[in-house]
Amino acid sequence: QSRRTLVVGNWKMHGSHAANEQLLEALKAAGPLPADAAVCVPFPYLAQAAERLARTAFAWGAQDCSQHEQGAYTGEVSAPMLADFGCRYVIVGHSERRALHAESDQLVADKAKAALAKGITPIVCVGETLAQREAGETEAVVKRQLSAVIHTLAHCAGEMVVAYEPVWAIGTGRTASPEQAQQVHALLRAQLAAATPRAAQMQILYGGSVKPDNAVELFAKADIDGGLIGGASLKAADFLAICRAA
Ligand code: G2H
Repeated sequence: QSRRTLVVGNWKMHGSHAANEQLLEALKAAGPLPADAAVCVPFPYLAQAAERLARTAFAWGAQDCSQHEQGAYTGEVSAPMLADFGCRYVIVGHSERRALHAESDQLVADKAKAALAKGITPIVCVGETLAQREAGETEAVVKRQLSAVIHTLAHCAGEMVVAYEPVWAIGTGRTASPEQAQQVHALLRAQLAAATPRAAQMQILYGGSVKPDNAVELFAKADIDGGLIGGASLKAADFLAICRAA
């Protein structure tokens, strides 16, 4: 398979200057990796990440951005600002934002478009809740979420990464089995393939309680091209082990 594995840490709302310093220094010391790797940090620490990770194997990025380029949007952070800090990636539509900040499929798509306009790769998250899975709605839910993005980005140049994160597996210690994840990844790839000839090159990441001891098995699946790592990305040894599981 021609796709490179990508491992992205999602620090969520964790960290401090002092704690980040230790983590970033450990990543910096890691040397070459078999996968592409990045960390998506809270906005206030972008400068610190940019400074520490320059000329290392790690790219950096943010966990959200505004759909607007600039203006009277108190508290928001724009894609041009992220570009100013050298962000390579931005996560959009994480389930925590969809659930806790009422982000709609269309808003998520607009954020992805704003990122691409500045040359930042959006990592678009999709995933079903436990109730939706149990009601047999997994396919319909992820298709609806991805479809908004496909339509909105139809004429945009640039890369996009998709992350499948079943909500019931996030931070719960409950991981989708490699087979369960692969099944959804294959659906997502087919949906992308119907829309773009680049589908075979697009990275589709799995997220939800990825740990050093399950990463190898997950990443071995045909359509799983890496991971979006929450809790385990806060421990340098675990995160590096996952990066090396590629
Ligand atoms: C899912 C994931 C990272 P965790 O949200 O995006 O977090 O690995 O802690 O389940």
